[in-house]
Order: sequence, then structure tokens, then C-alpha cells
Amino acid sequence: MSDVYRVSQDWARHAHVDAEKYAALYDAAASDPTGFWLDQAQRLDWIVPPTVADQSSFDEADFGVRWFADGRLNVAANCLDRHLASRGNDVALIWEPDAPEEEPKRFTYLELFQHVCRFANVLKAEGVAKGDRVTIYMPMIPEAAFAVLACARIGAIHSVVFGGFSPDALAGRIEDCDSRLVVTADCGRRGGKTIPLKANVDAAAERAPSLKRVIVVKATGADVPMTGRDVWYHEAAAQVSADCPAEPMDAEDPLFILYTSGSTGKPKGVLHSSGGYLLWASLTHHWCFDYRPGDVWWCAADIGWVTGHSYILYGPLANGATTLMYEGLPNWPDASRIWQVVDRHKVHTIFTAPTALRALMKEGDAFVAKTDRSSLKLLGTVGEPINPEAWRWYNDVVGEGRCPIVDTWWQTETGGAMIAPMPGATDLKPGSATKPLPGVHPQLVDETGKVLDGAVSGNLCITRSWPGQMRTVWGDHARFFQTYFTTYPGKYFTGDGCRRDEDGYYWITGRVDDVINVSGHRMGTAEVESALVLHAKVAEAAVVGMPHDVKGQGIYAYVTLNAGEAASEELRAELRQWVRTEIGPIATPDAIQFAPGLPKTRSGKIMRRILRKIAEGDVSSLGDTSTLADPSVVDDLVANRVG
Ligand code: 6R9
Repeated sequence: MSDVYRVSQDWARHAHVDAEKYAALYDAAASDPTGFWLDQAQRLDWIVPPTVADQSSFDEADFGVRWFADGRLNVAANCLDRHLASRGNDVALIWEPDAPEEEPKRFTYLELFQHVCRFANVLKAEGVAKGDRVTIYMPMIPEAAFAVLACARIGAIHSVVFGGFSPDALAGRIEDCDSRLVVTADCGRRGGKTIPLKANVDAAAERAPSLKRVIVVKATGADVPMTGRDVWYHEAAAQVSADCPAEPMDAEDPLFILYTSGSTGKPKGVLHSSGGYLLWASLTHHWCFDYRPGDVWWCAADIGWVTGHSYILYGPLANGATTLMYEGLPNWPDASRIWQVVDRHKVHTIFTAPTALRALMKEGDAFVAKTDRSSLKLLGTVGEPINPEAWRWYNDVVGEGRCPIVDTWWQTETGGAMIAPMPGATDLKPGSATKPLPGVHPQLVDETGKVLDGAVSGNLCITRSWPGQMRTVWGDHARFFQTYFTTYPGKYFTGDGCRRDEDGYYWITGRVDDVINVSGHRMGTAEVESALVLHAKVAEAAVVGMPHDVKGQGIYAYVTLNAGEAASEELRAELRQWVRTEIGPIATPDAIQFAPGLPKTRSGKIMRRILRKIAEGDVSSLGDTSTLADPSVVDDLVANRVG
């Protein structure tokens, strides 16, 4: 039996949603979905309010995801303009620099609005128009937020690429969506280190012929060579006015593309809409985190990931929140840093990943205890299953038992939280994301697609659309259908395994496909394999996940060398570096095992099940190896396991 943490009376009394309202929301969503969603949609400011809600279908014949299709709005106006009259002088964005001795910056809603309008005019002056794709490759500085919201203001589609990705990975993403323009900075800073963003863009440009213009924000003042393709942001900004009307958009017009790893092929450009996405980001921020004006909200993600999109920018700003953006790392200069930032800005809610908590937990409680943290009232987590030990540490040591833990399960594809508690209404169980939010319809199925009822484990599907659902894979609608709707026809398949307990609580057990979750970041095993086989000495590679104390999962690579090549420690180091350069540091293999052969079926399919077991060190239960073309390769793999 797992522990149950009851909602405190204090929370239940003061929350936006208490147990009674929670039940009413569920009933309304179930009994009259159209009325429910049109009603919820009123939390946005529409130029033309929608009269239709869900028009989606998961069936092949009339497949598509569509919400609020006759509504018109502008996302940036919802995040900025509509707050000006009531809270123009309230702080919208707090920026905390990498180095603790530097001064933070604060922007009121009015100031943020002015910066965004000016940035939007710079983009327009460069010829960017509605529907054009703009790639944003930035450090965590305020200008990253300006650039994102500027795109939304003029109806350009932003594609934010995480600043830790390599020039190659960046080039692939620029080309895939045919971006003409990249916004970057001279350099970025993180944990005292410098990241050569502009130099990376220059390298990417050689492989990305669509790229014609680079807007460079002066962030660190590093000396970077400028070419005819480049313009300094501050110079361009001085030439334009700060007055920029917001472009009216259809609810279904695209807002952004965000590349994410899948089980096959190159990363997919997940496309999100304007109306449905913004509603979901805003509503889930309101429901799950019980935000109220004056609270300081801190989502400690990077804007290069969906969590940063939905919960640093769109959700909180749509709700008129004060959102904190932090340039650095949670544990630099030391493991107190994250809590010192909480104290410095009197943060009410912090939303972070289990991997960060595990890393901090390892350093000992003293780093936490010496900080005050009395401003905290809620603690959130996202990105991967949280182990009960980390959950309890977060609850007992960080929150001192005062702060509910809101564990949110969701995906880049879902736009916002899907299975998560509401702090005034949901009892908590450490390690469970609890229950689906109103209007979310999860279902567990077995391998054959049979629906499983009651307390059971299975593969997690969602049977009906929700407003924040992705609309397509950029440039490949067939791949969207194929990836998510064909494994279990008529349902959206999440790729996650999940257990439902006797109380109807959901416990995500992790990916059941060839995606691994490294420090809360998704990495496709196929991507790492493609990078490895590009190396001249590598014949074949197979990559699987392995358990890792801090990262949750680590990357374990089996590598077969070309005939005549010898395995060595130098080559191992070279291959690790190779993958870092090809994809980025987050893809660096934790273990590389040189193998004379890989376990394959007679039809040539690699038996990953066996490779996973060996990487996990679970060699006593390799299961049936009789279908292997050459069962003896397994003996060698077991004997030479790394770690
Ligand atoms: C938001 C985000 C999605 C994958 C998802 C699942 C895992 C996310 C989780 C969780 C257990 C949670 N995941 N949140 N697993 N509990 N609270 O992380 O998006 O980067 O697309 O990753 O992350 O496996 O399928 P994304």
C-alpha cells in the first residue's frame, strides 16, 4: 500500500478548485463537453469568440484535430495587451542571472509589451510575415521571451531549438521547417560556462541553405564575427517603432513547432495551434498550480522544451502571473542556489524535474536547511516518473510538509498537463501523477489493444481529443497519423506504460517504445544510433536505456566496429565526443560496449529486449533467445557488459 497525503484543510479552503468544484468540473466535462469547453474558452480574450468546440476525429476516414475553429484571437495580446489596463505596472517577468552576484531584471506587463512590440517590428522589418517560420536558438535571457512572443504577435510560427543542441541538430531543424531567419545571441552562459551560440549558428548555416538572416542579441558582449547575413538586434531595434498591432489569427492557425524525439527517424516537428494550445496552457496552469495574482511563479525549465513554452511563458502570462526565468543551473555555484533564488524573489511555486531533485538530494539536506523557503506554498514536478524517495524529500525537506506536490504527467504532444492533481481537491500519493484532469480521457490497453478495466497495468492511450493536443507533424501529416493513431486504431497512443491502482490513480512506468528519458529529456535511440554509425570506424550500433541514479535513465550503446578496427579506451572516448558533437551533450552515451555482433532475429531485427536486460544488469532472465540467428553473441555481450 502506498501512502496517501490528504489535502490540507487550509489548502481546500483557499484553493480555486476545492473537492466540490472538482466534482462539478468533471460532471460538466462529461455531460456536456461542448458547453463545458466553450465555457472554459471564455478565460481567453477572443476577437471573435468560438461557437464550436471539438471537431476532432482519431479515425482514419475523417482524421484531424480541430478546436474552436471559428474563433479568432491573438496569443500575444492574450498574454500582454489584455493585462495592461488592470496590471500594467505589475511585474510580468523576473529574470535571474546565471551568476548570483549579478543583479536580476524585472519587467512589468507594460515593459514586456513594449519590448515584444519592438522585437515584432524588427522581425517585420526583416520581411517576416504571418505563417513564416522563425528559429529561436537562445540562452535563457529576457530577449528569448521577447522573440517568442513577438512571433506570436505577428503570426509567425516559432521553432525554439534548445541552446544545448549542436550545429548539426540545429541545421536539421532549420531546414526541416524551411526557416529563413534565426534569432540567437552572441554567447550564452550556464553554470559559469560559455556556450558559443552565434558560432554554432554560423556552422549550422553552412548546412542550412534556407537560412538567410540571423538576428544576434548582444548578451555576453563576446567578440563574435558578423557576416553579411547577420544583424545586431540592438541596432535593428533602434530603427523601428515600439508600436505593433497584434495580428488577428484563426484559433487553428499554428503557433509554434517544437522538435521532439520519437522512436524512429529524425525528430518530429510537433505543431501546436493558437486557440486550443493557449487555452490548455492557461487552464492547466490555473487548475494544477492554483495561481493567484501577486504570487511569484517559477518554472525551472529551459524555453527550449515544451515545459518552458507552456509554463514559463504562455500559461502564466495568459493568467497575468509574475513568471521567473532563470539563466543558470539549479546546483551552481552550489546546491543551495535554487533555494537562494526562491528566497531572493519570494517564490510561491517552483516547478522542476525529478532529475534536478535527485541531484540536489545527493548533496545533502544542509544546502536546503540553510535557506528560508517560507515563501513556498506549492511544489511541482514534470518530465519523468518521480521516485517516492525524491517525492518525500521534496515534500519533507524542501516544503517542510506545508506544500502540496503537484506531479504533472504530459508530453510535448499534449501541450500541457493531462494527469495531475489539483492541490485543493486531490489527495496525493508519492510517485503517482494522480488522476486525469477534467475532459481528459485516458485508457489502458494491452498489446493487442484490448481495453483493460480496473486496477491494472497497460499501455496508456487517450481516447478523445483535448484543446492542447498537437495538430500535426510539420510537413508530414501522414507521419502524425502513423505515429500516434495506428498502434491502437481510433486512440492516441502516448508511448508510455502505466498502472492504474484500486483508487483510479495513474502511475506512469516510463516509455514502452524506443525513446529514453535522460534527465527528463526525450532522446530517440535511433537518433543516437544514426550519429554513432556516421563514425568511420563504426559498422553498427544499438542504443538502449539503463537505470541511472540521477538522470533516471542513462544511454547505453552497443557498438560493432568495422573489420580491422580495434576497440580501445581512446575510441570509446572519441565516440562519446562524436555523439556530443553530432547531437549535443544530452545525447552523450553513459556506457559504450564494443560487441563483435548484435543479437538479431533471422529476419535481421535487433532484439532490443535482450540488449535492455543486459544494460540493466538483469542477465539472469534474458528470456527466449531461441529465435536468434546466432545465440552465441549473447554470451559475449553478457561477459563484456560495461558498468
Ligand atoms: C512535459 C514533458 C514526455 C515524456 C512522457 C513520459 C515522461 C513526463 C512525467 C513523465 C512520469 C511524469 N513524463 N512527465 N513520466 N511522470 N510526471 O516532459 O514532455 O519532453 O515530450 O516528454 O516524459 O514518458 O511520455 P516531453
